[in-house]
This record gives sequence, C-alpha cells and structure tokens, in this order.
Amino acid sequence: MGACGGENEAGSNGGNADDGKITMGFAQVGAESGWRTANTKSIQEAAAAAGIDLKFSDAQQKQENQIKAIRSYIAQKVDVIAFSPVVESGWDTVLKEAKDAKIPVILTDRAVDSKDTSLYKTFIGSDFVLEGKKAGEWLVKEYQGKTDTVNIVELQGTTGSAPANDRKAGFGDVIKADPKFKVIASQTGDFTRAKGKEVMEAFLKANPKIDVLYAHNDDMGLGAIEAIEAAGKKPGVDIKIITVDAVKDGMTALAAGKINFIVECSPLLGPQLMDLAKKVVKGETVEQRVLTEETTFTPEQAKAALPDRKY
Ligand code: GYE
Repeated sequence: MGACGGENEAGSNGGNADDGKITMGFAQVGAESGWRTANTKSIQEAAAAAGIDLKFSDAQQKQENQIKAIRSYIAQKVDVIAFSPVVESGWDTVLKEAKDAKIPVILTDRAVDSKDTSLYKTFIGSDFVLEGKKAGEWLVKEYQGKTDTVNIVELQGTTGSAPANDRKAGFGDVIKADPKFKVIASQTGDFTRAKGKEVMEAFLKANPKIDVLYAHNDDMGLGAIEAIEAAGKKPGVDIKIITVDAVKDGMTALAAGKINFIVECSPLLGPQLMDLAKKVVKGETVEQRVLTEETTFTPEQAKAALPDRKY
C-alpha cells in the first residue's frame, strides 16, 4: 500500500493520472470525540480495502482549515473529494471551485446549507433531527403521568454544525408539546469531554435544581458526569442523562447506570462512502441522500451490546 499515489506516473501528482486507481481527498472535521476517531478509522480502513488512495487531513474543528484542505485537493487534481463540513454555512465558493475543476464532491456525516444541490453529488449520514426526536420521546415516556416541572439543561454540539442544529430542533419539537418540560440552560460544549465538563460545572453552579441533562454527544455527557460527581450528585439518578452516539465509553457509562438513554449515531460510514466514490468517479448517478440506519439503547440493551461493540 503506497502512501502517495502517482509514483510511476512521471510528473504526476496522482489524482487524474490515468493509473486506474482512484485518489480521494478527505477533509475531516477533527479528532474531537470518540465518534470522530471511529469515523476516521472506518474511512481509512475502507479506503485501503477498496484500493482507493486516500489523502486525509484533520481540520481541528476549523472551517478555514477545511477550506484550505479542499483547495489543496483541487490543486492536486484528486479524482473525488469527500468531507464532513464542520458547520453548515459558508461552503458555496469552494464547492463551486471543485465543480469548475470537474471534481465530484461527496458530503459525509454533516450537511451544508447550500441552496445549489448540484455542488455535491450525494450526502451520506444520519438524520440528526430524528435523533433529537428519539431523545425527546424517551423523556416524554420517562415522565409520563407526572406533573411536576422537569428542569432540563442541554449541552449543544459545535455551534452552527448540522448535528447541533438538528439535535436541538428535533428534541425541542417533541418536548414542547408538554409545558412541564423546561430547558433552563442550553450552551455549546463543542462536542468535547473537556468543554462538556466545564459547561456542566457552570450549569450546576447557576441552577440548584437540574432534573435532566441532554447532551448532543457521549463525550460531552461523559465530561458532564465528572462535573456532576464532583458536585456530590449521582449521575443517572439525581440527574437523568440522555446522550447521542453510543460509542464504547458512552455505552459503558449507560450499562453502569450513569447515563439513562443513548440515541445511536453510526460513525461507520467508510464502506458506503468508498462505494459511492467509485460510482461517482465513473460518472454513474447516485442517490442525493443516503441515510444511515440507527437504533437506541437502554442500560439493559447496552449491557447486551457492549461485548461486540467495535468502537
Ligand atoms: O455526534 C459527535 C462528533 O457529526 C455526527 O460529531 C457527528 C458528531 C458526533 O463530534 O460526537
């Protein structure tokens, strides 16, 4: 497995060089969470298995870095560009540059808000609104028949990202039907454990009565658990916790009763991405939207699933 393509193609940088091998430039969001680590591994392994030459960059959660990486992939004339846009807005210019260079683009995991859908070939990933709804539905069931106010704090993902926007919207949509549910604080924890802990500490200081934490990913929930325990409270009991992702550390905390419910979001997008890339490079038409299949987990279900959990 050669690291860089184009070695036997004199003067070429891989990419459109007609060596039969597809070169993909992938601009990753960063390494902010367990989900992201599993996603990166899935993409790297699937590329190797599919014989695709992968150029990979980590944008450290900064849009400007992703734009730079995409421009460099365009300059290198890769065959296909794939990326997971850190935020939803601000992509039209660089996507237009790729289109003008006739390099197909595939969105993975997160969406863009571009009106012109001809700027990318397809978008593969989860339905984040549905994930938020599943979180809300669990809560509604959990507090069925009760009338007391339920004080909720929310740890949002990266500001402006599709999963933060949509998980907030889906959850809000479901719980607004019952006025006993009150979101008393909602702030970003940037999808990281450290920020989740820090923001939860502030929530705990400012709010004497918190019944529920809804965290947009496991990592922020895990950080918050540290803050809750440090404040002398029992996570999962004194404060009920709902998270999204279902990575191993999250599932372990769920099985231990520190988290009460996890909505699954699959990071294993690699194999499907490589299939789509091959089709798109051949000029075949593909579906504009490819959805990931996902479930939810209770503590009992987490216990059963953990032994086989790959990430
Ligand atoms: O939930 C979170 C990660 O975009 C679905 O990003 C992804 C989210 C995931 O940092 O853990």
